[in-house]
Amino acid sequence: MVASNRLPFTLQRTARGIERRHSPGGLVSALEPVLRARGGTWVGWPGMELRAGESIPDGETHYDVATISLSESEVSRYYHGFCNRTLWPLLHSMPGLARFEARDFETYARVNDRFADAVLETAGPDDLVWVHDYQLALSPARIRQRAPDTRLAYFLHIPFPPYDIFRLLPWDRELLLGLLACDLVGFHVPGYVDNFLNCVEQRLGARVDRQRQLIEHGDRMVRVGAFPIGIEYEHFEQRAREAPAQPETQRERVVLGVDRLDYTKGIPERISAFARLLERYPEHRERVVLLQVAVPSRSQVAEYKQLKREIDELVGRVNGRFATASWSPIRYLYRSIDPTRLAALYRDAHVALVSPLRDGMNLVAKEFVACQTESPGVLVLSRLAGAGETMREALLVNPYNVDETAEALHRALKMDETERRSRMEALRARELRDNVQAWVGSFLESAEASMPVLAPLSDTDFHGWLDAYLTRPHLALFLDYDGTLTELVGHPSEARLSPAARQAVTTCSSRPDTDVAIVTGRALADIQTLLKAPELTYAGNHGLEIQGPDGLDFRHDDLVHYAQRTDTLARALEEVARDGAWVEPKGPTLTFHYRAVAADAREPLIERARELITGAGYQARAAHEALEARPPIGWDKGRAVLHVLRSRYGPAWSERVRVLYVGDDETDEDAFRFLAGLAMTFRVGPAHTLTAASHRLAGVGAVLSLVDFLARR
Ligand code: ADQ
Repeated sequence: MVASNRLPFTLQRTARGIERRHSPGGLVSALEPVLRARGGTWVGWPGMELRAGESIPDGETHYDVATISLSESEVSRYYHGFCNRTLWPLLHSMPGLARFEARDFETYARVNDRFADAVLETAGPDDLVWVHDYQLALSPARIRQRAPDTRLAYFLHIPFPPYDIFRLLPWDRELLLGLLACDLVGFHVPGYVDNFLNCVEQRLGARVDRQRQLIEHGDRMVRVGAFPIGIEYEHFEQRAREAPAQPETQRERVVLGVDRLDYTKGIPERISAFARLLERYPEHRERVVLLQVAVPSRSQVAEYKQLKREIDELVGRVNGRFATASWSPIRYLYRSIDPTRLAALYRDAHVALVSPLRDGMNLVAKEFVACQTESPGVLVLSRLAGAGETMREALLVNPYNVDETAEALHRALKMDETERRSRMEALRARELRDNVQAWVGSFLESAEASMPVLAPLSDTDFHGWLDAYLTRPHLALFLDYDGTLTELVGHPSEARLSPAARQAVTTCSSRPDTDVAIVTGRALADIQTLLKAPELTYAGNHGLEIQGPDGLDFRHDDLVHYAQRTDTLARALEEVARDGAWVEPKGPTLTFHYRAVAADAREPLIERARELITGAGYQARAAHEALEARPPIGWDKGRAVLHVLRSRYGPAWSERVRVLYVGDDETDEDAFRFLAGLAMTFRVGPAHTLTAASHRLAGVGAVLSLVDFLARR
């Protein structure tokens, strides 16, 4: 099952009715043959809204199509807005052109959910769902949330920029999280994979194995990889063998440019380089033309209108400057051209000048070499395109460097046949071997392979995280209990500390330079009885009551008051304490547990419990399959940690002690947020939501490894 923004066809309303037009661009060129050959379903947007009574005309029958409809304002905010004016320039490392608007992002998120829902409506349980490109980076998260067992893969067709650029995006973490819902995330070249790994490591605190290209994000494993896309080589070659010669290539030697009209493609720079060639080497005047074919693209977006004007003017200027009575140096066609004609142009061009400023891969370079069936020409290719990393026999240039490009053009036009043939044959052999079928094959093989496990956390990982941080004489380690030191169980009374966990915690706290505190939502007396370790500090009831060695003893001022009021709330909640749900009073706070309630019966119970809790003047906070009623007094686990630090180490505590906090749920998020900059924080367990913690730990086992490391350090 394929999901992409565009379908392989775009609908248009004409005098003859609704018609299908082939969608332009590299994604469709690459994927369409795959679905034609293998069958499947393609979910996408047909580019236009159908009116009542209108339907999609028949076309391709080799695979099914499921359409998404988008309203005008969605097209404007999601597609022209967030996709084309935010992500496109940013991911192409052109942040100056990127616009960041919260409403565009909100629409993007909503539309992504709709794509996900459409996928889920059609996908069978065994289908592999393959999501494509930057328009749908959030859809995987929604698919994973609604159907956790889906086999889910993603491919990005454009570059993934370096960390320093990607983090300019105000929603960078949301996008990364969306992609990490997949089992496999593919990019064109290894450089993009590295950039992505840096981002998930630095922005999400995920654990990364660069060598094996694996990411551990909470309790999930994600595979990443470079899969350089190929083309339908034989089709292009075949077409080139059969296509009749075109008038444009009959007189002068042709330097060919073929692109969507896009500012990433470097068309003005290319024209300038061609002008520089004519300036420096007058021998090419009247003998060579630049034939630039540009297919109209995103013409509603202001930057594209501006680019079109710029190119028109530049072509006019260069032609005005160099043209003679019988020769014009640039022939500029602003339109799409049919495949046969394109193949003939590729075949008969002497040089293809493929000079994007930035490009995920670039298929034009590949199509050109596939069509070079006769006297071999030369490919001049941008180093900044993905293709520049694999097509090494091309003459590689920096497209921003007009002089270098002009020199490469000159060299290409003067190159003798032996050299041209050697370079072209090597290029052709690679593209024949690494064609689009090979690309799909290797991607799917990876998507279907079983997921390797990451080596357990080792001392090397901990040294990497902690060495630069643990630079004070003391360490204060704050640990949540349920879900952090013990696995989550059906009933809180069943949560027992394993002997290994007890051993790690007590060894750690027996070090003279280390204090360990347990910070929990449980009542203080409850947690003290469970651990029976008097050397530890305990913060119960989310820090409303704290007790520890050296006479540390704290009761929040409002404790008694709220302890009385929770009795009333507990009685009110009896109404919803049914079908397996139950209420746990804990003095000043209380927990409504619904873990044992059947999934389809939960919603009304939770809603009613929430109403009763807030109606009684408490905050209702989500916990693990439970709702917590918390006094609205601006006191939480984070503030409790600060209280302990100040009591034990004095107001200048940060000079004496380093702080680690480990927790697994929403109440720990309070602490992560509060302690940002004051402590190093770890979120334990599943990672389907964002965390304010700086690192992730997969589960209780990983927590124990950390505590054990701290005990031995
Ligand atoms: P695009 O940005 O669309 O693709 P590209 O890879 O060059 O860029 O593909 C363009 C496609 O459009 C080619 O198949 C080409 O033949 C066709 N085309 C261009 N101009 C044309 C014209 N005037 N008439 C007819 N056809 C024309 C995105 C990424 C790329 C990545 C692809 C595939 O930006 O970097 O290579 O996806 O992953």
